[in-house]
Amino acid sequence: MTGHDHIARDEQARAILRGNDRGGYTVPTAGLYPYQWNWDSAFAAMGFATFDMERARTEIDTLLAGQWSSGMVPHILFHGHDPGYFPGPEIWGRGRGPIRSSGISQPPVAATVVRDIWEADRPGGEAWLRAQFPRLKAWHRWFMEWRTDEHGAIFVTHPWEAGRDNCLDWDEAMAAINPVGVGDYARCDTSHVDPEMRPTKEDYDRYVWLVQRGRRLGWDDAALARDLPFCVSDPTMTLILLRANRDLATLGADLGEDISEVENWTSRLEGGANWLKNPELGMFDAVNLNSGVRTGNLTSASFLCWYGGLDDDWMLGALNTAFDVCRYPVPSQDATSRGFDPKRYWRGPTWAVMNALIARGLKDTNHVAEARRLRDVTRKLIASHGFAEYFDPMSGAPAGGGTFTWTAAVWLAWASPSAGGE
Ligand code: 9WN
Repeated sequence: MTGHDHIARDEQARAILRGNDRGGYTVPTAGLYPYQWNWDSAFAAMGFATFDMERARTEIDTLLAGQWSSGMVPHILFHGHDPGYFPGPEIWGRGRGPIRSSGISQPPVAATVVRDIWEADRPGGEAWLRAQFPRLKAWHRWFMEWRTDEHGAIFVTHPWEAGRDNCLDWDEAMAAINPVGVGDYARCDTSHVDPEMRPTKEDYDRYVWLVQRGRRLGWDDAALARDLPFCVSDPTMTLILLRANRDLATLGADLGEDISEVENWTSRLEGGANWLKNPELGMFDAVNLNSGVRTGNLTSASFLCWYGGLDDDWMLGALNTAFDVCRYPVPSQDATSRGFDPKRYWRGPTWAVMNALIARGLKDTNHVAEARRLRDVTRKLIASHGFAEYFDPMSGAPAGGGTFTWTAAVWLAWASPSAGGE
């Protein structure tokens, strides 16, 4: 990117955020995803914070307003009804929160973004932070209570919970589910996007079957925990919560709160994150708790180790390999592996949001050159191929939805030359 080209891209990115703003919350993209998604919203706030701090604070406030009494913050908030998305509120059921919602959560990026917003504008944000802190703490407590395995790693009970819907990490656990009685349903996603870029019908049968089961059990955590047909410890959740929890402790200390409970969670999560390192193969991978099998997949979530504060030479070598093999890393699935599919969603494509998190971790653990390299390649990717949902790591071809909120947000906050930083 030369000269002032990025100024026009910055303007486009701001226009995408404004265009996807539905008044207090931002949709990931019009059409394909017409509601408020959890981690998308945290990224939206990160993007808004570059030009409208008040709007950034509102985004977080609206997300956390959907919190259930258990502390869980849902992965989708259905503020209205849009027949263009399946499964909508009528499939998830009433749920247990003040706003109609899904019954599962998503990666807790929010506390980290709240810390960024707070540190960028303390005078304007104190009352807001005081309101968000107990909500964030209750949400993290819910993870520790209902989603922590015996080693301290966070497990997911539905592929949508980790935000990496159809990644290879779930294959074994998904194959063990027999979606009996799932019935007929009509997907909407494949009318918005090329089916080659989306999960398969076999995947969707299981996604829907798991939702039907949760609804039948009234989304009651204790009832659900008695037997979890899908239960996989996951590096996305574990490493993101680990970092978010450290950020929550910093926020608590700033507010003069007692942070001992939060610090205990951090120690537990550190144990879990270390346990996710595959002792034979070297990467951080997922573990199917129902079979005890480590998945052995090198995914973009594996590269979140630095984001979680863990330095790792093996992973640094793997990052260099990803740069050698792909024009636009980091692929969501190792591009040298048999299961790699450059177009299909979380089975190969590069996601700019994941790159932003990976680079942030690299920078914080003093891998400044690698962080810059990843930023530069992502800058080139978005500058040449637009604000797509995800990209082919070999050609850069845009895939999935367009005019995407989180791609625009990470452009503004990180990838654009205007974002500054290293
Ligand atoms: C299901 C909104 C979401 C992201 C997820 C991504 C995709 C939804 C879907 O879109 O998932 O939650 O219907 O495919 O996998 O990470 O939050 O952008």
